[in-house]
Amino acid sequence: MSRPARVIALSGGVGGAKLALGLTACLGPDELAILANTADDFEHLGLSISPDLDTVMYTLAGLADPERGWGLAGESWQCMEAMAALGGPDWFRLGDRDLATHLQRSLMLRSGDTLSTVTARLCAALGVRHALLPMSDDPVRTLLTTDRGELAFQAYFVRERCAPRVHALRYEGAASARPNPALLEWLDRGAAVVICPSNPWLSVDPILALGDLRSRLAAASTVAISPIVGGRAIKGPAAALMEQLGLAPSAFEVARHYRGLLRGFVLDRVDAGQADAVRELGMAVLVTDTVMTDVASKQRLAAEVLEFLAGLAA
Ligand code: FO1
Repeated sequence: MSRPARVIALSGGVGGAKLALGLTACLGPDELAILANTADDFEHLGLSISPDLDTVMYTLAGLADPERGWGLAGESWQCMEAMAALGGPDWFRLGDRDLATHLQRSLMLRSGDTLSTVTARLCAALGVRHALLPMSDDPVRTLLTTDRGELAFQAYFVRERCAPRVHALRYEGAASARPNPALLEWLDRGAAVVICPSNPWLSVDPILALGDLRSRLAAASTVAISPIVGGRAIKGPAAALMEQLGLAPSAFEVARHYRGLLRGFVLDRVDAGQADAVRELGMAVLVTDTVMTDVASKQRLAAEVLEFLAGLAA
């Protein structure tokens, strides 16, 4: 199999983590780093929560709950049950063992460590060999303008179950936040970029909004995998969100959103009919099976994406 020498994968939570896991089977720690969105991060119960970092970390460590995709497998919920009995906030479910991650992260951040350092330590403790990079050590927060007012990301996503209609999004702090220096080093050393099948507006745009990162990524060999298959999101609110933003929920619209950034776009076979329209946007197209249901499908898609990237660079 031909593949690029170095790759950096940009990921949100569950969908991105699946492809990231597939990529780790194809590339070693010197060849692959994963950069995760941190605009979903928030302070909750006095703790610093980084959901996308944790979803990727638990997935790479083989510890993630396979049904939910987030949190730990075999989790217990006694703290949340006790919290509910006390009338405390229990809408954001933190499992008993997961709480240790948030406690330890919060302690280390409070002692002055950066989120990058904290993440590296947590990953090392859990046996994750590939570098997992927060998109920035500076705080960035996704805020949604909805028919119920402006909502912070987790209030919209978890507390309100994505029910409010979204009119606009903004990524507070992104313009002045510094992209993770390790990402810039990987790009300087010629890394190709894979945008995982994560929600473009909720998970990828906060990364692209960091300083001048979008133009840095446009100068690299960058490809994206559509999170929309057959007009529906594999998981989460991407399709509904697109409709609310006045866009048809299609893989083509995702490609159009990334216009000027991508050299290549990966479409599912069910959307093969959109391939020519995507090519007219100036991107090469790979049509394949993109729905990752098991370990084998994650590894196969990862290998095909790497081969596609290698072909673009040639
Ligand atoms: N998602 C939910 O839908 N409900 C929850 O109660 C919830 C708790 C939670 C706790 C820790 C964590 O790392 C993730 C958690 N998530 C939960 C997932 C998270 O809100 C989203 O997956 C991401 O922020 C979007 O990528």
